[in-house]
Amino acid sequence: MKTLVEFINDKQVEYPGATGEFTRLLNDITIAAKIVNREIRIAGLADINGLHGTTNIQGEEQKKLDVFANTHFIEALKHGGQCAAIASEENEDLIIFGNPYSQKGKYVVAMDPVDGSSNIEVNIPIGTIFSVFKRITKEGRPATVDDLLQPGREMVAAGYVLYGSSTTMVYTTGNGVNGFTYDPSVGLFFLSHPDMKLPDEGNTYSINEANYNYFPEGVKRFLNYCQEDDKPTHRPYSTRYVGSLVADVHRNMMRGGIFIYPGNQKNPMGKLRLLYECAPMAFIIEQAGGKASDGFKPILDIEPYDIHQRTPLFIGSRHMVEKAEEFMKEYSRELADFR
Ligand code: P6P
Repeated sequence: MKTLVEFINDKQVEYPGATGEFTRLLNDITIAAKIVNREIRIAGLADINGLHGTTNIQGEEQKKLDVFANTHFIEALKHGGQCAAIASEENEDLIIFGNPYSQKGKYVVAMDPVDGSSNIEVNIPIGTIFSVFKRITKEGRPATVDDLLQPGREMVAAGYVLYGSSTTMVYTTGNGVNGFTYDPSVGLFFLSHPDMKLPDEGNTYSINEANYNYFPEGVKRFLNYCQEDDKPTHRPYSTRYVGSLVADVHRNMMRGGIFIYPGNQKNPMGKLRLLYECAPMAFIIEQAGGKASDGFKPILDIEPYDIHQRTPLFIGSRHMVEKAEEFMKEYSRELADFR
C-alpha cells in the first residue's frame, strides 16, 4: 500500500527540474487536512459544532469548524513557505503572507476549508476543496490578487478531502486523478483509488429541485429529460442530492452522474464560487474524463475578475453534461436568461 507521501515523492521524479517545493506544499495541505479530520471525527464531543459568532464574505454565519479549519490550513501553508498567498472562502480579502520566507513561495492557493460545514451537525459528509496556481508576480515580493485571478486552465493542482464514511483525499496535478484513504490508526493516507476515471454516462442527477420555479428554461427541460421513461437510456434517472458539493461530486467521480447548481432568477450566477469550489472540481473532473461547464462554456476557461465570484456549475459524466448544455443552448441561450 503506497502512502500519499511516497506517491507524491515518486511523482516528483517524473518532473525534470522538480525542486520538491510543490511536494512540500501538498504535504502542508495534507497535514492540515489530518488536523481538521481529527476534529470532525469527534465533532459531537469536541466544542467544534455550532456558530463561531462571526460571518464570512458570503454573509454566512461562520461555524466554529469553519474558523478552526481556515486557521489550520492558513498556518500550515504559511509555515511551509511554498505558498505566497491564499484566497479563502472564509476571508473577504486575499491573505498575502508578509514574511520574506513565504514571499519567496512559488505558489498561491485558493481554498474552501470546510465546504458545507452546516452539515457537520447532522453528520452529513463535508469537504475541503483547494486549487494551486504558480504565481505570475515576481517571487521575493508580496503576491497580489493577479496571482489568483488566473483561469482554471492555469491551475497546477487541485484536490478535495471528503470527510465521509472514510476520509478520502483526491487530487490531480494534470496527469490523471488519484484517491487516498486515511488510516487513522497510523495517521497516513494510502493510495486507494489509482487513476480515477468516471463513466461517460451515469444514472443519477443531483440538483436542489426546490428552486425549480426559478431555474432557466434549459435546466427545466433537462430535468424533464432526466425524468422521462426511456429504458434504453436508463431513464428516468435517480435523483441524489447530499447538499454537500464534495460528496455529490465524489459520487459522480465513482459512479458517473451529473451535479447541477444553476443560476436562477434570485441568483443569476448561482451560489457556488468559481475560484475555490467550481474550478478545482472542474480540473479534477476533466482529468478523470468528465466535463464541467457553466451551461455554455468550460469552467476552466472562465477568466476570473474577483476571488469570490460565483458561476453556475454543470459537472459530471461527459455525455450528461453535454446533454444538459444542448438544452441550455436551445432554450436558454445565455447565462442569465430566464423566462
Ligand atoms: P443548497 C454547501 O452549503 C454548499 O456550498 C455546497 O457544498 C452544496 O453543494 C450547496 O451549498 C448546497 O446549496 O442551496 O442546495 O442548500
